[in-house]
Amino acid sequence: MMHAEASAILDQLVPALRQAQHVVVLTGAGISAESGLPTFRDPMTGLWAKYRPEELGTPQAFRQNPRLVWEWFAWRRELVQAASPNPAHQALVAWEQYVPQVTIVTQNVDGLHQYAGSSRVIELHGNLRRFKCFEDNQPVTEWPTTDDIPPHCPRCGGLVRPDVVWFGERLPEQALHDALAASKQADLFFSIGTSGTVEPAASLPYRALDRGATVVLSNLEVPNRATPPLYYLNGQAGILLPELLQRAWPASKAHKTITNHDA
Ligand code: BV8
Repeated sequence: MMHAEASAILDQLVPALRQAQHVVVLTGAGISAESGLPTFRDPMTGLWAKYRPEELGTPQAFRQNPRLVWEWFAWRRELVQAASPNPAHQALVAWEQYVPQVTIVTQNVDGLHQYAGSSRVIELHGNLRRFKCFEDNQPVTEWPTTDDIPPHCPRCGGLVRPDVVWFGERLPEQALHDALAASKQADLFFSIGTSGTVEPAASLPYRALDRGATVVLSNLEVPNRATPPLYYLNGQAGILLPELLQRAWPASKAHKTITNHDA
């Protein structure tokens, strides 16, 4: 059930969405929660219960215990491979039919935006399904099948690691450049399903605000508040985004397929 205040804010956002030339959407783990993937705030379960994500997601942790870190990411890869995009991902794809440019800037490493069909996705923190060499950071697509965990780079024998950005590591230059450029060009900027605690991603909404964009911060913590050009919208992305699609473009067939999919 949507909160009345959230519904009122959605109504205020409809004209901005209809008139937008370039919508940028920053996403975090919360947009994949309704696909069954744990967020970083959800207590880690099972084997991983005694660790904090920040502990396992660092080059130091990998140097200290490569097998532990490799297996943590292997576990997350299994979860991701079993997951499908949800109505929030699908609504963002449908927006592309009506808005000249929609750019997704994601902190997620699950690839679900591309899987849903979004045509312009900037991966700030890499992707779980890709690998690279821990020594030279160059991509690794195959390796000799041995019992070694992690496997070894076929070029230099170094350890293979997931192609994700660990804490303390620099973001991919092109991705960060494109994300900053898009944030400065956006006339409407959404931050969906992120706690906004990790930099430099967390600063992007404020870069857009500084450039005069309308900015919407939405997750399950913020209060519903409209202080234009900044809006706070509380609620599940899988409900809010299809609803906004429906209100902005009532004739949209996409809305029916998206919502029925889950009925
Ligand atoms: C770097 C990939 C520099 C791997 C990740 C300035 C100040 C302070 C600290 C720093 C700073 N600058 C840099 C730092 C350090 C650090 C940082 O920010 N630390 C934080 C913890 C304070 N940043 C870095 O280390 C970055 N690198 O700065 O390099 C540098 C420069 C030169 C030379 C060398 C280095 C690298 C950061 C990237 C780390 N990698 N991920 C992996 O996935 O394991 S970060 C990872 O954590 C995610 O990608 C994401 O970014 C973050 C988790 O945040 P969220 O996605 O927001 O998830 P969270 O669980 O926190 O929140 C979920 C939200 O969803 C909640 O709000 C909830 O309400 C909401 N929600 C839940 N369900 C729903 C929902 N919303 C809607 N619908 C629902 N259904």
